[in-house]
Amino acid sequence: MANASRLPCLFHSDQLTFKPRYEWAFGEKIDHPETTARAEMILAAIEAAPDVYELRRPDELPEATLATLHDERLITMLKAARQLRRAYTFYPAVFMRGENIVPDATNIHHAGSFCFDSGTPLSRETWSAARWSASCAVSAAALVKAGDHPVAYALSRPPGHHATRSLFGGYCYLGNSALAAKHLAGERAKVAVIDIDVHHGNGTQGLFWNDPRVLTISLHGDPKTFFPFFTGFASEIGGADARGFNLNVPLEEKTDGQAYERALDLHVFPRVADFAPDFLVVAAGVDTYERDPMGDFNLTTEDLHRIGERIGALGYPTVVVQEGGYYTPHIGRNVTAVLTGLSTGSAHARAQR
Ligand code: SP5
Ligand code: ZN
Repeated sequence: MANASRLPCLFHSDQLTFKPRYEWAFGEKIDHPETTARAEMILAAIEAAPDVYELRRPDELPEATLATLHDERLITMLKAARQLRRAYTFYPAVFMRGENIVPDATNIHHAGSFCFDSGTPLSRETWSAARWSASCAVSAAALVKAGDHPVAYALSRPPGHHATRSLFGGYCYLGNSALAAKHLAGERAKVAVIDIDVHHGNGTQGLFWNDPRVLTISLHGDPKTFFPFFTGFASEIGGADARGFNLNVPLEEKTDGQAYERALDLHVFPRVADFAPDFLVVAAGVDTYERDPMGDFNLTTEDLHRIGERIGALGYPTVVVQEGGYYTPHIGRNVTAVLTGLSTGSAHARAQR
């Protein structure tokens, strides 16, 4: 039976066609952490509770919407990769840039000019998967914006928060969370993004660097020693037109649930309350998990539930966009922990009004 209160979860099967097999991680060839199994495990957890979640297909995002945040040359390069031969994966290895360099976005050999790391390869399936992934985020945003649902979830994969206006990297090709925020902001709404992935959301930060209508907040491993290294410092507070509208909360290695909640209470929640957004986007990586192979935090599944609940209790209509999370055996339960926490917190906040 249709239940209007079920939490909509957006996903498209073409997101599973992109299968990077390995990455070059600081000179080492490792199995690629951003697997299709991640999405399949999350799907399985969602499908196991059909009275709680409702799986939906997103509407396909027009390219013009992508162009509101991304450089058209990045889009051209991702599309150029559609010409790669079957079962071949291209790893950018020449990262030419500078004065007299004129990158050709239609030439795959110039992909290094549109990319910032060696872990984010291209294949003929990348564009379709990335576009559907972004479509999930924007369709989830549309449901929340319409007021039909207090919370919606985009099972976005590949992830998005590292992608900048003109660069892919960090397993990300298009700024999914940013596109959701942009859609919610529309002409006049205020949107706060809280990025709980263990890595700094450098892409989201950069895309709204000069936009005071989107407050970007990220809690993450200290970039002094942790990916993406170049960004995520507390000193980054926003551009000239939006000073104070970016907040970075770098946290130390082995951060546990208690320390994480303290950071939320001390730095994040007061800033969000002061900003008074109309909508919230949660860039929900679960690579803060204690067993995550990429992260170095120590959160438990219960901590993730609690963090979701605390954020839900803020009472804002919320779009949750999947980011990282690489301990595949537990990714389903970790994602649903965040989602049930958010739903519980949000229901509680609404009952209080
Ligand atoms: C979306 C997202 O979570 N992207 C993260 C990209 C991180 N890539 C860094 C790769 C470094 C691999 N180092 C392996 C260390 C194993 N302990
Ligand atoms: Zn991450």
